[in-house]
Amino acid sequence: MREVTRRKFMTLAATVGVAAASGEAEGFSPGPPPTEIPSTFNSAVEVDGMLPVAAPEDFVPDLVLDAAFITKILDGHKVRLRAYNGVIPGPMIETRAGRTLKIRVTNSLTPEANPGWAGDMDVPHEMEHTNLHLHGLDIAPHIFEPLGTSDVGAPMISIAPGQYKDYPFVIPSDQSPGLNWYHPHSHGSTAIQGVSGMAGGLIVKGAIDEVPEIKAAKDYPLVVQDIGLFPTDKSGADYSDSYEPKQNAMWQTFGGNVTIYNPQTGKADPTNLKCGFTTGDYALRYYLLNGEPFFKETHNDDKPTNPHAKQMEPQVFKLRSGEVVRFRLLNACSDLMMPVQVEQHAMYLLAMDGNNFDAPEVLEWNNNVPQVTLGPANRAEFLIKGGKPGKYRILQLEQTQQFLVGVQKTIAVIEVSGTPVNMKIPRELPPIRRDAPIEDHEIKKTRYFVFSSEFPGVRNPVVGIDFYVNNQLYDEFAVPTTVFLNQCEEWHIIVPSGEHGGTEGHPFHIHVNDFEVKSIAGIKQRRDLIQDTIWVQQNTASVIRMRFKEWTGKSVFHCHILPHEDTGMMQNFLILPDVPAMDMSEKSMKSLKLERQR
Ligand SMILES: [Cu+2]
Repeated sequence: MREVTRRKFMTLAATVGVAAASGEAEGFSPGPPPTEIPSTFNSAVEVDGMLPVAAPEDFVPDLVLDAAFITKILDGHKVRLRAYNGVIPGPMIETRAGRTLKIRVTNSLTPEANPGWAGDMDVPHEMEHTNLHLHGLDIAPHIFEPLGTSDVGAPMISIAPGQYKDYPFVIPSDQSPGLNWYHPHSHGSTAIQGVSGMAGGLIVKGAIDEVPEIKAAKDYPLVVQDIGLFPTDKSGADYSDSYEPKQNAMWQTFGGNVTIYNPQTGKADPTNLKCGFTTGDYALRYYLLNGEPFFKETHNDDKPTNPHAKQMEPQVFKLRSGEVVRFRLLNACSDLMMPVQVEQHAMYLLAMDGNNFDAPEVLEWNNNVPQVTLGPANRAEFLIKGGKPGKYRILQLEQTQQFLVGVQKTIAVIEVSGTPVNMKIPRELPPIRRDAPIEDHEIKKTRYFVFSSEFPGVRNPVVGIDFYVNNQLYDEFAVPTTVFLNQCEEWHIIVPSGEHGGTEGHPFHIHVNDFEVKSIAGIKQRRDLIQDTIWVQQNTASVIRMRFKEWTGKSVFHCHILPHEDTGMMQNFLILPDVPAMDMSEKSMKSLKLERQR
């Protein structure tokens, strides 16, 4: 049972205002302007290695994120989606290192009357319960109750409809400036809420923004999300119910129907339902850029892993020849891996996952070769210098590393026209300070984590497919991995071959500390590549190195394909303050004996 903070719900009029969009580029709807957290509220809390605990009673939020259903027209369909503050994506948050970001999450989602959950945590459940994860910030553990807890048995934060929770996020003074994001992380409902629209960008402003060449460039966040839809069960089915599966209802990609597992017979019984939980395939799915659809997929009965695909009208960003613009691309999709290229333009890569390099990395354009690859949850920030007049596509190239074929998509178009200018690309960038290179001799432990799956599911029959980390499904109350503060570790994230349980690539993400990417599929990476998520292709390993910096507590790492995460591909880990001394004194041995006799 979950014993979580049960405070009385308070309706807040003071939600952050959302002003009208004012995009400079034609057809560009950038969504609401960034929500700058006022500095007056942000006297940083003194950090002493053991923070934070629960929000104080007199907590005054800088920002209220209200989760609620919205109804909107999407490509002619009336749909019901879940959103933060009524907008998709959620409001762009801007903040700075060293501040305390005081966020209140209110849950105004309608309570579901959806009985039948048997309490198995790896079956999607409590679909309207939520919580909040700030993804990419090196902040204290905030997934378990109370915030920052080191109690191995601590339950996950689960804000029920009608409740709220206050989060005093203390951002380290050396947090790298760049693009991060936020999304729900309540185990069992993360995927459903993610493909309903609940995600938003979070920009940490800082030194890189003061580099003259970057300061002069227009700054375009590109938030890519997917929206998964199923028709209603009523006659004259439409999509107005959005994605609200009945408890234990599973969409069968290969059967093209919805089943419910019968524990008596051990079989998945067919139903007449149209909507079920899915591990990737939807009746109808849209890919959005800053809230507007650019691509559409529908289920394909003949080739289930190859959805019918349709490119929609992409948004256009206008720039001049020689003009430099800054794009900040966030892959907030529930499960799409995105190899990206900008046609006939070099990409000047500034940062991955909100951590800038010491100098832009020049990635020349080559037809059909990705300039950067974003797993689900990754971010890439880059400059583009307008070339010859013309229209050029920002492409997600086709990839076949996943269960469903990821066909090529035009995310947006850049249109080069007008009077030429000659803007410059910076030669150097202000070095980030938080992630000092980890030397070989600092590695205290090497660990191996295998991300595999089993179909049909053996241990998760209700879902019908098992997603494992080291051959285990997620257990909220188990802590298989314990690490120590200020120590460094090397982790090998392995996705095995087909014979050994590998079926597709998985994006590994860990909370609390970013990591150094040592190698990908055996290929050594640049020294200053710091990420929080990494794509691991089938039959390869990615090697990362982490230093567990000031925060202690219970947290998680997981696959960032949200349906995989929700159904088991996650593990807890615990950061302890120091290595305990082995006490073999007579007294402690005696108490140990007494303990055993009880
Ligand atoms: Cu996965």
